[in-house]
Amino acid sequence: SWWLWPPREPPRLPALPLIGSLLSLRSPLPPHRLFQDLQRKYGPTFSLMLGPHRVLVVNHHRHAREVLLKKGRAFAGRPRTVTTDVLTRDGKDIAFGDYSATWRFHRKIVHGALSMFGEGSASIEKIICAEASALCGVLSQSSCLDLSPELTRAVTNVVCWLCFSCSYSRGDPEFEAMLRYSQGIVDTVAKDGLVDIFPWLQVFPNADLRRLRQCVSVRDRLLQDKYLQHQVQGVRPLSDRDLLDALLRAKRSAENHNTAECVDLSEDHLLMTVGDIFGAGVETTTTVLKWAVTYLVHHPQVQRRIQDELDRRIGGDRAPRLSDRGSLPYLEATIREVLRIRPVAPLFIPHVALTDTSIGDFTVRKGTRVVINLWSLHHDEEEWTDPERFDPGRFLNSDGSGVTVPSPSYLPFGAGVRVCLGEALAKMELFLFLSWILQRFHLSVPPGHPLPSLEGKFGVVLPTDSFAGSGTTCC
Ligand code: HEM
Ligand code: PLO
Repeated sequence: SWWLWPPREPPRLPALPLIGSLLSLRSPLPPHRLFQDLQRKYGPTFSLMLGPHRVLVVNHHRHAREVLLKKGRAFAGRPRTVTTDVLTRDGKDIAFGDYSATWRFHRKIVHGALSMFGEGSASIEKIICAEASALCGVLSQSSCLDLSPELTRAVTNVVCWLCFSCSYSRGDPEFEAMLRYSQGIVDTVAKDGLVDIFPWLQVFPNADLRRLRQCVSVRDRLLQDKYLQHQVQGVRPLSDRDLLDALLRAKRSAENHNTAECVDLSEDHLLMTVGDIFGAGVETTTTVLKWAVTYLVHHPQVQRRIQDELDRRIGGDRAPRLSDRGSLPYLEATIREVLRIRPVAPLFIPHVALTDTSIGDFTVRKGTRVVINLWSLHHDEEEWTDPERFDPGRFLNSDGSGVTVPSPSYLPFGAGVRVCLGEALAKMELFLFLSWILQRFHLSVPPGHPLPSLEGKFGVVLPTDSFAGSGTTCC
């Protein structure tokens, strides 16, 4: 009320007309590290101008939780950018689509379809275990091989079964093409490159944008093929085989009932959504698995402790199951620590304020983009002692019998209205793949090879250096 402090503007980086704060953002550091450093000068929440766009950067969990949870609705928008519009046919997907009634309806359907295969359900567990078994089969055929492509194929096949009821074998040309286009998209989309800041730049020749358009057209052909196959086969009366079946059924029933809120579930929406789930399903989980392998070869004592736990709780006679999750706390803690120390999406996807609102004491105007810096949350020295130290023990309770989350400054999957749709799936995959591998193999770098780097490079996902996990020996 009126006697309280007047609303304040957040501290602001210097900005020039037209280009905004770009000069203050020139740095050899990746954006999440630069924003983390800028806190020292501007405090944990500050604003800057990316060209004409006002951007608020949030580096502390209190404000992050206010944005995601307490005021989740007010901050549920997404910015439209040139590159994401190319990827998603102007935001007709879930991840990059702006908040709207269509978006809400759409997300609900996908959420329902995914939980149909969800936690505790037998089918998704069977799919993952079959892929884990095939993966271990390949690994056991040689004592030294690059894990990266094998992990990628295993993860891809899980989402492939889930979305389309199909899978790829080693060396399949369609799989190789998929890897190429997906890499091209990861390298060029949503990186706040100059075209995303100044859309008028797209009239000039731009190598990145050309590469993105080309990769997206390859992806679209693949999606269209699968879509047509499913349409031809028709929706089966009782059970959906996969996500695409479930989406087609929802589309048809929406059309039959012809309710106003459903009219927008177009073919484009379906294709773009499957593209999201497929893309997110492959890139995120693979990245985490590669980081896990990277940290495990750096920390053989952690690896040994997981293996002891597997020996004691499961032994060598049977394979791990989802129901073993509760009895393998150290493995669970290791997964949590990997997700903390190398968050897959260090800046999330930008949110947008849909109304005039506030964060803490700061006023926030409608249309402001809000970047949550998960890197800062997960490396906050007030919350994590020695944050760059890899220590799964942080996530164990006092007697080591179970896992905990020791700080509110931990949000690997986001929270609230825009929380990750694949959290349950990703956790099942990480647990099953790692437990199957570590039950059977010891991971290390071949003698004479350097350990893989822990640095990573910046993009829409935070990948390991191109070769982390490569040349990893399994004995
Ligand atoms: C969004 C993390 C795996 C589908 C997100 C966000 C994060 C995240 C941080 C952004 C939240 C925000 O902007 O507020 C992760 C991590 C994963 C993972 C750490 C793996 C360990 C997956 C998988 C799928 C998936 C396997 C698909 C099955 C999505 C989708 C969104 C999303 C569709 C957009 C949600 C929306 O905007 O409403 N994820 N994710 N993710 N994730 Fe994941
Ligand atoms: C990955 C490359 C694919 O070819 C397309 C794609 C779709 C959805 C994106 C994903 C990419 C990267 C990771 C994203 C996901 C949606 C949610 C997820 C951004 C670009 C995260 C971690 O936020």
